[in-house]
Amino acid sequence: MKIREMQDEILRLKKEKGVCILAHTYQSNDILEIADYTGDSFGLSVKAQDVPEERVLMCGVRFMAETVKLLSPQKHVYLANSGAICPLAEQADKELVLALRKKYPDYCFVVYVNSTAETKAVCDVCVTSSSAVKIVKNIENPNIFFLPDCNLGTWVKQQVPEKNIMMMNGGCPTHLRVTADDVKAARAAHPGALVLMHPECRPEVVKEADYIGSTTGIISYAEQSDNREFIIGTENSVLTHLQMSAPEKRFYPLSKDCVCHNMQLTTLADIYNMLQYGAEEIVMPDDLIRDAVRCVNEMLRLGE
Ligand code: CIZ
Repeated sequence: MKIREMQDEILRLKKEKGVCILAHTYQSNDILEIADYTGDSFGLSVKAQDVPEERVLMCGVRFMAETVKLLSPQKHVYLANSGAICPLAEQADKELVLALRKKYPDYCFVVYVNSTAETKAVCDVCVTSSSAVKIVKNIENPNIFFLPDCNLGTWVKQQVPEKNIMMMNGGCPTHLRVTADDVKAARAAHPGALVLMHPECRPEVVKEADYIGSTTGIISYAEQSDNREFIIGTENSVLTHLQMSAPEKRFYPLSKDCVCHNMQLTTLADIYNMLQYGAEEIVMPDDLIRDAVRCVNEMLRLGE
């Protein structure tokens, strides 16, 4: 079967079986082309609430499928490839958070959306990379414990100096690979290009950027900017998507190593196989859903 033929078969099967396909922006282009919706993890979870299909397939990593299930507990939510985890999300488990809470009882525990449902359930407020600054500003408690990503935490701290922010020493292995020397080399090779970067990169790298934002923020900035060349400092799949949506512009990777092997694990064949034979369904006890949703709802309340 050729790629185009498999895509056509997927489009036929998903209609026949009533499955809505969500694809995170870090997925490959052949997957984005057959998805019903594409975007960042929280945006996709919100979108899934409104789709008529009872069955939703998440092409991304495990915490993303969990977030879809949290916001649509009545739906059947599937993860396209069971092996796709987020190493960042795995760095803060429930036991660690409970131990930290004991040590710092006066702190508000703020957790990045890139975390497991179990971890969200024992934290106070969830944030995304685009909402983190606003949410932290709006939290009543002056003492914040931010987890698991200390680079995102540092970026937030710089913009909300009035808060006392502590953080754990976690980070995204993909964004951590980018160095300040990469920025120097990329700027030297492409002097007219703007450097757009994700706040999960290290602080000494982020401070060299022309624009800092979430994946959705980076994509919108590049699409709307009058500039014609961009150096992209996030998962390298974003380059291909930008090149397709803005073919008149040029996009260069900040680092050839900015590749997330977990996000690249899902293939078109996984989706085809799910539609033919099924895939892992995300199942969580009601009390876990209730507690984790409380943490997500707090973000929505504080973000209003
Ligand atoms: O939560 C997401 O979708 C990720 C991985 C990053 C972002 O900036 O939106």
